[in-house]
Amino acid sequence: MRTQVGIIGAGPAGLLLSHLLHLRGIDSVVLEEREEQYVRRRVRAGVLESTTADLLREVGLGARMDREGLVHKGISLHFDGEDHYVDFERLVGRTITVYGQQEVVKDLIDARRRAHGQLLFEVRDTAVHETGSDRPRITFTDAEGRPQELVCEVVAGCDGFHGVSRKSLPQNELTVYDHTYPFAWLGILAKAAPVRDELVYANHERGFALYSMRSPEITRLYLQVDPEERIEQWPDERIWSELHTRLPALAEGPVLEKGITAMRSFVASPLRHGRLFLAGDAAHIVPPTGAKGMNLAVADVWLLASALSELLLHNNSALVESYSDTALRRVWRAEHFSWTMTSMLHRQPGATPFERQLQLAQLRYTASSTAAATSLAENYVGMPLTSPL
Ligand code: RFL
Ligand code: PHB
Repeated sequence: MRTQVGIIGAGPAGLLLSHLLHLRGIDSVVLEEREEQYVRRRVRAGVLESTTADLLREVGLGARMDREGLVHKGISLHFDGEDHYVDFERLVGRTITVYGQQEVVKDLIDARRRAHGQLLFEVRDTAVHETGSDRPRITFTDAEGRPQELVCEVVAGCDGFHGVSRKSLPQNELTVYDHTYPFAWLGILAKAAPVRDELVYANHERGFALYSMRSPEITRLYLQVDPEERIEQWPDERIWSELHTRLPALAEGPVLEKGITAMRSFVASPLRHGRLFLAGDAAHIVPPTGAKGMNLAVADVWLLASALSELLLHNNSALVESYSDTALRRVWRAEHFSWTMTSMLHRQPGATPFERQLQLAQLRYTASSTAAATSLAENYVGMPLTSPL
């Protein structure tokens, strides 16, 4: 098999890259280890920056998002027993869209299928070879168990944090920045009509909680828990009781899904070796508090698609050479924002009374100062894709 760009991973990064390349007349093949149904149903992110929503519209993927997505004009910070509204529209003139990541993924798979794009699900044993040459190859076992080889001009590693791509870069040339947090998020999806129109980020002495939603019928809720805890320790009654304690108002309903996610900040640098490029969670992870993960994946592949089209259509390597540095500037901005939101909102195990007062001072300042609230708003709705950062 041959293609111009071999893409490993059918998450938002890999699928959107394939779509953007197709719009520029570049051929790609997407290799995904999971089944299609699993990929379409995986519940993850929910918040699209205005930058991401605009880009999806521009590339013909906005129709269902504009019908079903929920436009939010701000978020509430809940602390000291009160709500404090951060009005994005007033502060920075932009909004966010709540539209599940799996909906974006479904729209992308459907668009690639309509354009007869090649998406191969249930592949195993993916391995990348000869990334230093101008004919890198990917070997894999296909869904029927046959060994295959895909000869490419470029390989894009979009296979998430646990994928093979990052591990295929020469490890002695890679710098890794890693930070773990002493807490995790327990998330549930409940069949309950949201009682609030917009997200609520709550700082409570028992720990952080987040009120979010997916549709007029479905609520999405998160609780800060200990990273050692297992989901079996959290029967539904315990989850609801804790949510009622930490959040201002809530309607219960059948729990459709639940899980615990560890929190970490992680950056690998550089994002390129020869003709292998990393994008999205394969290269970097943020804690979910800033709602940045999927948006960063989108921003990476927006840059990468331009860089690859310059290389493959015009034999110009300037943009592939600057890809890593340019993408990492946005990544570090988002790393800092996500870390700040995480630090400001979570209960810090072992915090001294002094540190707790500093946290409250930061929350009160963010809620009451236009300068501080504007900074939060600007970061949350997303910096423009062309911003120098
Ligand atoms: P993905 O989505 O992990 O996709 C990678 C794909 O690669 C496949 N794969 C392989 N395929 C072939 N061969 C291999 N060897 C492979 N190894 C892996 C995987 O099966 C998968 O299909 O990475 P991508 O595309 O970079 O997208 C990143 C986002 O998924 C991620 O950043 C977000 O979900 C993070 N995130 C959030 N981001 C936001 O922008 N806003 C949010 O509100 C938000 N909330 C969240 C989140 C992530 C969460 N969890 C569960 C980690 C909330 C949560 C709870
Ligand atoms: C979500 O709705 O899943 C969500 C919203 C905001 C976040 C993280 C997750 O910061």
